[in-house]
Amino acid sequence: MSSNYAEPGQLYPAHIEAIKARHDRALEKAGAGHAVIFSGAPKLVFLDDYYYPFKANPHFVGWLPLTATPFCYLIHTPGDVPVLVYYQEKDYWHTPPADPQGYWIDHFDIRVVHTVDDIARHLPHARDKCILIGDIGDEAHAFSIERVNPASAINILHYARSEKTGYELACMRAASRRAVRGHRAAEEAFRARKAEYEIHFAYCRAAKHTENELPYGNIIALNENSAIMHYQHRAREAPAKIRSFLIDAGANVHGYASDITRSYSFEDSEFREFIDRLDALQLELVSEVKAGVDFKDLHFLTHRKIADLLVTVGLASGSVESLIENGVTTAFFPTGLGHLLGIQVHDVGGFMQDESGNTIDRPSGHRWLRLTRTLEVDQVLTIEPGCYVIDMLLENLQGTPGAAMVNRDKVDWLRPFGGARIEDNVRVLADGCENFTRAAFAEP
Ligand SMILES: [Mn+2]
Repeated sequence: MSSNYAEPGQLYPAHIEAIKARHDRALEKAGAGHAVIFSGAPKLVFLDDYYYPFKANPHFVGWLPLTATPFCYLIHTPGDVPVLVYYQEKDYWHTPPADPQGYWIDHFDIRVVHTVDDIARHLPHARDKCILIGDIGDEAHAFSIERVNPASAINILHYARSEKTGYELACMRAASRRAVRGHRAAEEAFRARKAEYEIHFAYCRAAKHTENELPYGNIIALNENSAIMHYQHRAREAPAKIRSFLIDAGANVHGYASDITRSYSFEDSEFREFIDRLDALQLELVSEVKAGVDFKDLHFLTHRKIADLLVTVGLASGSVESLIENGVTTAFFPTGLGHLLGIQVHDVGGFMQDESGNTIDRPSGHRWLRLTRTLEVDQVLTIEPGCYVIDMLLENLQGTPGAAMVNRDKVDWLRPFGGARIEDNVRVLADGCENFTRAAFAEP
């Protein structure tokens, strides 16, 4: 059995050692003795007495798979067993967090506390030797630690996070599989002429996720809604004529995300062919992924391929260069090719040149590109080319040479379908990549 099939729990001991080593380096750089990592506090809704859904500090989730436990503190001191101050509130309004359990507990000195006041005595006494990592909205949660999120330490941690450990890769493989179960159910609901609202719940049920557990809000778009990049509604009624379906939906495993998009034609064979071409284009781009490739170049290559696609299907005419230079490819493909993926869906570090905080700018005119780095082994990223009819962007071409290159009749044909996007999650290898998403779809 290759390690591709190992359970996350088996790979966790090596993960925790890697995480410790990163924090040792971060502490050294920051000139501090202890890293105190706060899981986070729930945020109240303005003028109200209930909370927004809780999102744990990603720095905390990187240590252990606790995504729903506020007011926990993890203390790392180089050479020591990390201390977890585990907050188990005595509360009759909510169910308190369960006793710590799972593959991770043997790696921590766990101190269960029942009040916030009890937290303080488990923190290092020399607060001036500590750095605190977390979202501190209330001074009281810092317990007199003054150095909060120092850039010297954070840069090291963020840069390191782009290289996934074996444990993280296993979580993300599982997250692709979990999402694919949802995607299959969603396609079935689409074929059964269900409304966006119903398709959304079919997805959640099959992925066994509540809405709040999803790594990001599902994009469930029928027909022309597919052209809205972050379409956020779920229409309660199915349209009278169903043409197309774009679903961008992920899943979560131990705090690690998948981020997957598929496009479908209901019955129109020409639109199905359009999707097939985009799918082939996407696979060509995936086949270019390997260590040493500058992701900016892959993004530029995508524009060349989109130009080819536009000409092939008759949406535009002109040379590849002129379609790119005159902004035609950007009007049809206005996003970046992809982004780093991990604990966060748009994972940190996409612009980092090194661990000192130097950054690599986006190329001008590509404002939505979220990854400008050279690819390295064990980075995980998305490859998500798309092609859409966005009238706002096509209108921007008016009065420029690009306008004459666009074939209005063909745009009118595509508009009721919205557009299409295909998005996979891939792991960079020395000589290629591992496609988590296609592997998951290939399973029965
Ligand atoms: Mn994405």
